[in-house]
Amino acid sequence: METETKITLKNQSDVVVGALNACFFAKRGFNVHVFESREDIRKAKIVKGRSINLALSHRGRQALKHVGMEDKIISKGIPMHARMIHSLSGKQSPIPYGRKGQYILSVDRANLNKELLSDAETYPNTTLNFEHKLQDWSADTGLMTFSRSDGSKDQIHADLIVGCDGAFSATRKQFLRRSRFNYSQTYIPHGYMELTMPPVNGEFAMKPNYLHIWPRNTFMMIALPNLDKTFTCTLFMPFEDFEKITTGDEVIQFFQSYFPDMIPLIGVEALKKDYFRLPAQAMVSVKCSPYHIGDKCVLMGDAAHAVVPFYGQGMNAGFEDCIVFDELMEQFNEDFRAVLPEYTRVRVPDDHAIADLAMYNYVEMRAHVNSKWFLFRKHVDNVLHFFLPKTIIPLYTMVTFTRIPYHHAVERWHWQNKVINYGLLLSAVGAVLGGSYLLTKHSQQVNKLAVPAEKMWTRLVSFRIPGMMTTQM
Ligand code: EGU
Repeated sequence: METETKITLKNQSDVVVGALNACFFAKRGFNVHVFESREDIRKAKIVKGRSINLALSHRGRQALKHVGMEDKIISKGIPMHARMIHSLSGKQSPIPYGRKGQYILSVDRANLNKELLSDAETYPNTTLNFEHKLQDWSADTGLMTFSRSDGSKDQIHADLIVGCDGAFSATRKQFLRRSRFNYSQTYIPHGYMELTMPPVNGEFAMKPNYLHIWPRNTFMMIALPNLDKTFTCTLFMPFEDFEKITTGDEVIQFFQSYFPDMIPLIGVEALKKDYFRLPAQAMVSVKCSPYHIGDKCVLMGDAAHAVVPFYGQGMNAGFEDCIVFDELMEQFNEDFRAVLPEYTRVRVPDDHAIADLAMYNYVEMRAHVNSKWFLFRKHVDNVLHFFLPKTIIPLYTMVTFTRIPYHHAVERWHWQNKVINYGLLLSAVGAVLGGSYLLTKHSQQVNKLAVPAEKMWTRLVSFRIPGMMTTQM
């Protein structure tokens, strides 16, 4: 039906958004050529690099649904209905994400890649090209030049170039040369390292249907379950602290101090080995605008907006990009001259909002989130939402379980905070809430906790400075 050639270009880590996008465009009848710099991950023996599992939530699922892939992907995902907060003493406390049907899924990045590539390939109007590295492209002619692994060059003409090539996008280089292109990137002082927790007697070492969290202020550990009954544990820590640990014994000492309950679950020897397997990985936040050049090229996914992982939204935001673009294609009859500028206009504020939210959450978590504080804050969210379900919707709920545009969610969150600030509400509900928290969680130790709880309360109130975006409700 269409004669136009459409090129989706991808490489490195962002294969998922590129492959999904290929399905979206193929479904519309475009001739799609996908270029990937690495070899075909489905044939690769070792898959190194980026994080192993991802948290799939509503936005990502909706995008998969559009191309008929939702069921296939969720059947291999592990539902996480709640967080499980691990305190330093080893105590575990669950906090649900929402109502019964509200859960997120732990999905395997490699499997997602493979399934989406295989699905893209089923469209007769789609071809996949691996080991094609983008060297250069022209915004005037749409001519793209690729280098292949044997050193040879390949040139192809495209009507539309879709750059889904990750945080270090080669497509984006052309944008950077142009006037009135805004760009910023920030590396955070933290790095991350992934450690594997093996099964115990063939079963998960911890409860599987949770996102396990060990909040320790500047350090944080998170664990997501995998189908093979392992957990992938991700340690977030300032690079300078990673560098201080140089021997196996220091690793054990460190875990003894901050994550003692994990030592028997991972195992002393495994821990000593795993820690030095790969150096800590950096995390970068990238914002830019516009996302398009004329009617020739558009950036999506991490290429347009790499976010730090502290909201679990990187992939979900990239997948939602694909839906938004597809909706505009429908609205403007696939006229790229109209679709591309409109895509920039509607999508930049939302992608910038999620980039900011993820960064704020990083700052907040590292500043003062220990396990008690985390539990208290999430409890406040849930109780307010319970009493005023229409008025107060926790920010993470809007972000995770709805398709409310990210920037609307932020605006609404500010508004909610004002309601909480100025209304009598806060004091009325507050008494109930503080009391119920103490009674339900610490019925035997009310006396012991009275002072810390009061401190937390002062902290909460002091955060509600109008116009300041510090807390997350
Ligand atoms: C980080 C790394 C808990 C996977 C943010 C919550 C994350 C994930 C949270 C990673 C946290 C942090 C949320 C989800 C999710 C929470 C969320 C973070 C998945 C505000 C594979 N975050 N993540 N917030 O609410 O909305 O449970 O590596 F520790 S899922 Cl940092 Cl919902």
